[in-house]
Amino acid sequence: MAAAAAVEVTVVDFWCNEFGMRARLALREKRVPFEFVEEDLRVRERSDLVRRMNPVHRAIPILIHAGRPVCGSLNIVEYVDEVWSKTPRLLPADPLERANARFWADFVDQKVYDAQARFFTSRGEEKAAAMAELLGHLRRLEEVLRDRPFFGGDEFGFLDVALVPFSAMFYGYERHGGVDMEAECPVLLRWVRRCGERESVRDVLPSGQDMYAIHKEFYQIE
Ligand SMILES: N[C@@H](CCC(=O)N[C@@H](CS)C(=O)NCC(=O)O)C(=O)O
Repeated sequence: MAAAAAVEVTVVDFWCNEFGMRARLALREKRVPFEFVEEDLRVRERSDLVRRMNPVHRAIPILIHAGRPVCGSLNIVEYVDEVWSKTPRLLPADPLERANARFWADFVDQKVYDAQARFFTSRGEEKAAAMAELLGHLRRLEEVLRDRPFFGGDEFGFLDVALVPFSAMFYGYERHGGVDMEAECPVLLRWVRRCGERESVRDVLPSGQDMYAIHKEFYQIE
């Protein structure tokens, strides 16, 4: 029975995909066994599997559960939380807190990801402005976190899952932007270390060095 359950869930992803790490983190937190099918994003054309399972966006991650696809990383995390609901919930029970967790996860996608992409792809003044903006967004998230252990309070939850993959890029911010993340965002760095004590995070997040190395290749930067 255990073997049958192991192939019931598949994640199609690339190891350094910040969005895809969320899906894998959620499954690890819930202790759901899954098969990992690697889609190499360095290859320009998307595989038949991705075209078939996500014909609208042709993007990863994709969760395939009993043959049916679920697309969009935050959507996947919510799906995993609902289907495997007997394990501790990732989304808060309180509707207002749940709405806020979704709001800030969307902020990560809209603001943090966008500023990070501009930081890596631009030059000169534009690059410096993107880094300043990125740090501003991270400081705003520090105000949300405050002195709590995790974004949802005492337990690791939805917003932690949504944001922690980006911490694997902090080394890249330091190397490429010349910033000292500990000095710029001490509250967030404390949280990153706390998250790093979790088995799920240790298993899923690549090292900052590996993450930066592959993104230098993606963005063709020094
Ligand atoms: N909003 C989507 C974003 C997914 C996304 O943009 N994935 C990118 C990788 S970061 C992708 O698969 N791109 C396809 C390609 O580059 O061909 C999510 O949260 O899952």
